[in-house]
Amino acid sequence: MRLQLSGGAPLVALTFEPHPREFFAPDAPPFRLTTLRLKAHCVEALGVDFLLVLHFDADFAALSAESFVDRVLVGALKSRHVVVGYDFVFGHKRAGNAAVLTELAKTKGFAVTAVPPVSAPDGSVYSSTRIRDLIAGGDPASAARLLGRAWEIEGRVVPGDKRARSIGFPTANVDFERHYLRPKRGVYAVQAGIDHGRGTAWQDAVANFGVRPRVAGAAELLEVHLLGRREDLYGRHLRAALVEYLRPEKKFDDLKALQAQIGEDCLVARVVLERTRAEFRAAERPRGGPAPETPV
Ligand code: RBF
Ligand code: MG
Repeated sequence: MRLQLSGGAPLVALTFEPHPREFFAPDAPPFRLTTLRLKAHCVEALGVDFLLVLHFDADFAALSAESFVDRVLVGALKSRHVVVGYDFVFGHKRAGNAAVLTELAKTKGFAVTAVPPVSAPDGSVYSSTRIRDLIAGGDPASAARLLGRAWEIEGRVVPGDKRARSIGFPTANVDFERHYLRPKRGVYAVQAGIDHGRGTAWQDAVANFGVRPRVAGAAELLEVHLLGRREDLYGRHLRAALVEYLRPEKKFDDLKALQAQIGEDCLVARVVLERTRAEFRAAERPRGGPAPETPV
């Protein structure tokens, strides 16, 4: 859907960083579905003109609902039309909601639309909680149906121990943000995306999310093995879109058996990615924009 509201005014998406939940509950279990960088990609693909990121801190949290409207929505942005979700709350002690915003808007000269909850054709409500449950449960395909895109892990590629390379499957290790949701541990067919200026180049890949049972005391890590052209990705941002869960992580005593299993994973992933390619590309394409770049 290409949003078009008040004729001619730019369309701005407003978001907060850190996520308010990170600010209020820093020790809560990881829950984020996007990094800021990924959010920017998604918002751009929707045809939004600007992404405005407000720094969320103690001062900001202390703003009353009315001050937020006066300073940000009216003062800074001169908003004509504000769209919020039905359950949006804002301002000090979450005192503002869609009804409060609608009431304030009457005297301040802008329109408000509160978007009601929306259900998928199968009756399930589009909710971030539901999406988190599916991802944590190892069902990225169902999560993608609710999201309208494959769920992605995005992060900088950090140096690994080069062990995977020594067994013939070099991997890019993706650093996890503290608050980023963890998928179910195991092996996935993924589309791996590398940013190239104007767009993202996607490649077939297979990935293991786990603790690497062979490595004592290892932290959780996403290891991405590209099935196509190998690239040196150290320091780059990698997008890993989870397409399908293939199997749980297993403990191998024998390196040969591990190698054989990963080889098998690559074959299965190729089949899965071929079958799902058209759908993945359609969801990834910016609205009205060009097809995603493919690697040369
Ligand atoms: N290591 C394991 O101990 N068990 C696994 O089930 C396992 N599966 C993997 C699947 C893929 C697709 C890849 C790329 C690696 C896998 N590894 C597994 C290897 C492990 O994550 C790591 O690369 C090596 O242990 C070297 O650190
Ligand atoms: Mg590696």
